Amino acid sequence: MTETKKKGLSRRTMLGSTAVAVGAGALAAHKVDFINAAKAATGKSEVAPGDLDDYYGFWSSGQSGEMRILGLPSMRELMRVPVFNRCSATGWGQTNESIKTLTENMLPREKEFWKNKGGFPLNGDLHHPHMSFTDGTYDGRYIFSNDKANTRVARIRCDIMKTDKIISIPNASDIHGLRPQKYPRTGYVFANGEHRVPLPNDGSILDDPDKYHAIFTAIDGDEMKVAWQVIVDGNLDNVDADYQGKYAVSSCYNSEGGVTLAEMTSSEQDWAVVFDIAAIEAGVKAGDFKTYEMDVPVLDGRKGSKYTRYIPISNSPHGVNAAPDGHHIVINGKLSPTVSVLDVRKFPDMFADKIKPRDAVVAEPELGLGPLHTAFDNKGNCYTTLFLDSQVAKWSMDLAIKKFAGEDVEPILHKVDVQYQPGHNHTSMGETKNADGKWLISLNKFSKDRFINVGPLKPENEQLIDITGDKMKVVHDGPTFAEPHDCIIVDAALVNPLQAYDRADPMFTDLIEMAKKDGVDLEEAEHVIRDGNKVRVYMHSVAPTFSLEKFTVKQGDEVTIILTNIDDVDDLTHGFTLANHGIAFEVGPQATASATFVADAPGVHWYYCQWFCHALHMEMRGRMLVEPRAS
Ligand code: CUK
Ligand code: CUA
Repeated sequence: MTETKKKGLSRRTMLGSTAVAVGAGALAAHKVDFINAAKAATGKSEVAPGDLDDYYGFWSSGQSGEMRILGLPSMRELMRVPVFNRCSATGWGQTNESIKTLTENMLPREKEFWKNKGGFPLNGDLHHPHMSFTDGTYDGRYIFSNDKANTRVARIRCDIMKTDKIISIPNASDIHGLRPQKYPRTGYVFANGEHRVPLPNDGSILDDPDKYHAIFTAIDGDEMKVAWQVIVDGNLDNVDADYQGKYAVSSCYNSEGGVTLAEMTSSEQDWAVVFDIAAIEAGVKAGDFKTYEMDVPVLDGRKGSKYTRYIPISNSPHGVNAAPDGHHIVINGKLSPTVSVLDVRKFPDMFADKIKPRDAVVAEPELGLGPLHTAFDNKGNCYTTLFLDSQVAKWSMDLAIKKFAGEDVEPILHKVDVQYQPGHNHTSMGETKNADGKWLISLNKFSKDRFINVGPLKPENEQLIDITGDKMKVVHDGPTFAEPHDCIIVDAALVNPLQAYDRADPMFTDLIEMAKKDGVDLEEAEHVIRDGNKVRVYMHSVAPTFSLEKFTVKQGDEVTIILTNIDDVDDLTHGFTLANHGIAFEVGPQATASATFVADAPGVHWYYCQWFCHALHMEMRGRMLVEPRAS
């Protein structure tokens, strides 16, 4: 290390230069090489000020609970969409509209549990954002995502980039893997309940792990209702759907059914579970199910069931990725240095018991240590993250299949170092039949020394890799906060959000109804309606004023503010912050939003617009006067 420092080379330069171990003498030359390569490639990834990106990146945020939108290739963060979290800026988790989304599909037992704890959870663990599909490619309608922390699935509308539905999944615990059906359309959203729990989990079964189950769920993505569930053996991890609309495949670890780490990793083999969708639908029709919570049909898909097949895979497989060739599904080994390639064309024979489940495996290349996830280009190449090796391996599907069949060929084409410990990766349009082979993202769990030190908690490091040539080139480091697991990269032409809200947007339906009953026109509104101790304050905003500069209520009143932004100029968002009441929310152009609180502090309270909207933005404010309760 001292030797390297003397030469002015840091550990970063050494690690960044090449995946191949090099002698000290070769280092200087490699450094120059690396810098030139990076410069050449950076020209392509740089998006000049004012220029627009080619792709939308939809990013998970893990335990931050939100979804983020990035532009690619610039890697600029464009927006944060609150989903399972509380957002101080937009009022998500506080406006009546967002609270409705967060609570309307809670299970009765959750409502009971949260009754005296604020009504609903304010955290989430969002891992897998995936867009709805039509005919094997993205259709720009929705993003679906999971909440591992509170067993939920959310849907985000891509026309306004807001969450419109959140449902709790009955019977299951801790939704992890999630993918939409690719063909003919979404359709189903498949969601894996990762952790095994008793069924029902009501305390009647406790320390008796033999009676715990993991549950696979199919959600109707149009209705956002659970369609059916299947009990499986082992823990469910990740999932993907085929390009035919016939099967879903989940990785499954802990075939042992253990509850401690030692028990969970004791056997050599786990599984990929294949679900036969048509057979399951027929089973539902024929009544071959039980019901537990919410009358959802739960079918028995444990080993030996006609609804599933269990394909043996080395211990603890993780990522599941369907290749854009439409036929191959890659199961990533994690604890094994291999990935296993399944051929979906063998599934009919497998379900007919003409071949053994293991015969559906058509390749099993050894790639390196800790393969977690695989992405694809449009030339038959696969890109697999190697967590322990801190590398991405590029390999040929075709050569891997040939090698498995006994030919003397090498499927690995190239390896590149990434900094450090990659989890998910993703290619541009790579989970659709229109994979375009331009960009690869490596979502690295550790950044260590890649950025100036911000204290013991470091950002993650997300690296942009140019995959247009034979060799992969890392062209950009992008720090991110906790902890994006996954992302998708979508051609910008496929996503067309609105500039302003439609006044008839379903998000405002309840408010329009309420205003009608109160005889108020939301756009004209400057009304205070008293209804017992409930007070509804209607106002509108137009830069730089609120239509009401003051209103008066009585101490103890339950006050609802209903604010309509009648500005319809691009980017003219207002806000409503009520000082010392913990109330703040966004109201976008042509939107209506509302929040309810109890006015129990007598006195003068200013409200103001917190979204910089006009030269007189600071003056955009008013007063709430609270008359003391007569004593
Ligand atoms: S999981 Cu995190 S690296 Cu939740 Cu998709 Cu593989
Ligand atoms: Cu309206 Cu600031």
